[in-house]
Amino acid sequence: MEIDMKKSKIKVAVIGAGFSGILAGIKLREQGIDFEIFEKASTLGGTWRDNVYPGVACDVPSHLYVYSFAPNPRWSHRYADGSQIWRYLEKTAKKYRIFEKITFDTEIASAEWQGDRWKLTTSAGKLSFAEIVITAVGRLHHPSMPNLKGLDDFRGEICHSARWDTSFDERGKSIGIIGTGSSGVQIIAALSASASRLTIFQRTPHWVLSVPNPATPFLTKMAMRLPFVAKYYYKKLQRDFAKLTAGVGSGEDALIARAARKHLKRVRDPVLRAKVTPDYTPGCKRMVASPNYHEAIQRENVEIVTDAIERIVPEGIRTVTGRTVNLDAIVLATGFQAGAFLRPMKVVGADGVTLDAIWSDLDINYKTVALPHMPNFFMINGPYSPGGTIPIIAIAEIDVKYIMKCVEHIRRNDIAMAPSMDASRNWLNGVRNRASQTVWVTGGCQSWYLGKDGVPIVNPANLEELSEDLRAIELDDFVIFRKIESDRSREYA
Ligand code: N01
Repeated sequence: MEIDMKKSKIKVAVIGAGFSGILAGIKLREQGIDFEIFEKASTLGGTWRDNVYPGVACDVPSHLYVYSFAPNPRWSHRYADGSQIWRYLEKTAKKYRIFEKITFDTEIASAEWQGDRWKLTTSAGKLSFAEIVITAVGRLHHPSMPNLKGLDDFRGEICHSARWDTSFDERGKSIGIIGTGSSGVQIIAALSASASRLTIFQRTPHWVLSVPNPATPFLTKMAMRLPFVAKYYYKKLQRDFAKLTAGVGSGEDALIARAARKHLKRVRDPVLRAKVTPDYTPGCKRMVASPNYHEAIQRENVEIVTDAIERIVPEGIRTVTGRTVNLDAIVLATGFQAGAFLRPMKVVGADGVTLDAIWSDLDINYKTVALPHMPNFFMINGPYSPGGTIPIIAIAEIDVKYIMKCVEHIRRNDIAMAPSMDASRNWLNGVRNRASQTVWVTGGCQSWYLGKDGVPIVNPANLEELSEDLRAIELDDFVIFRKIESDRSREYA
């Protein structure tokens, strides 16, 4: 749909051009609302632009890892690699004419509520204004660097999984990898086939599901071109995913947990198997899925070191036992700063209330999508979004559907709206109480799911629960900032 400037009246600024930001753009265009997407990098893609390490792939079946309205019949395998996912997103953005609405190389440094609209300032000092802001900045964006002594002393190359140097050639090298989560496992499987030696420094083993990754049969590719087949298959995969993950949060013996225990038997050597057997409940950390991890760690050139790292030395990694493993390169698959959501952006809302003040203790928010004191400010995949139970694109679709209802309400009524602090606190308390009883807390592990106070920063809601929570706008939960009719010069009561 063309954007009708008269109907639109308002402009929406979307921050971030990953899956969520592109989705917001598609839906804003569908509703004929003017928008601009600000992207700090020079290409779109978010996670799939930043994570280009060897072996990067999605561990959610590809035909489910799409927008529900834009199936992709071309996926080469059940679990497509990252470059295919990036191309899918690029193609979809082109198809829906989103590229022309993206301003690249533009980082929003601050957003300040002006009483009737947001003033956005880029890191280069340029100003932009919009009545509504939608942030689509991703939850796992800032790499977490390990606090290891001597990291700067290392003579070889060091690369974080989320900032991969694509010119790095691993062939014939002795590589050490720190971290065995979803990223680490994919890198290990890839590098084990090409590095001369791969030493895995494992602090805690993860539960790993061994999943086959067959090529997509030709007939499936053909059938997936038919919209009704694609729709049916998407729904089927959605049901299968829900069945597989049901009970993960509650710590019930989920199907996925039983499968992970069984798959450990693929490690034939009992000593190695013991090393990679977690001592916590499956599902406590996010489950890892890989078609070839168990095979990779049984290769001759691969060793798992479970002794803690004492420090990095110029020639490699020294463990607490005094052993030094000589290395040409170190890969840090050490995850992300999950608690740094929206940062380092400065956000100042109504009455000068800052995001830092609202989030000084907890990331207080309303249903993961809105913030008290922040009129017309929305988040996709915000803090306390579900973890592990719903594929992330499906979460974004539910969020965006709700946000679009708010956008329409704002546009029709010429208002600004923000959830009240009480409604936000009530919602958050409910989620935190429920999350405190999940396996993420009771399962006996540490993970990025846990906030500073040990309570998860993710929500155990399943697809139906999240959809229900975000089905309709509950106006009683909102503070409405109404425009004073007598003064159209941007004054709000
Ligand atoms: O990061 P992680 P990730 N010394 O935090 C270890 C998504 N994702 O990038 O377990 C030694 O899971 C740390 O050890 P421990 C997905 O949501 C999805 O792998 O804390 N080790 C752990 O092993 C996932 O959950 C896909 O003891 C240190 C690892 O580093 C999220 O991203 C693919 C250490 C970090 O694991 C994050 O995954 C990839 C230290 N100082 C990622 N510090 C899909 O396919 C950290 N570690 C959809």
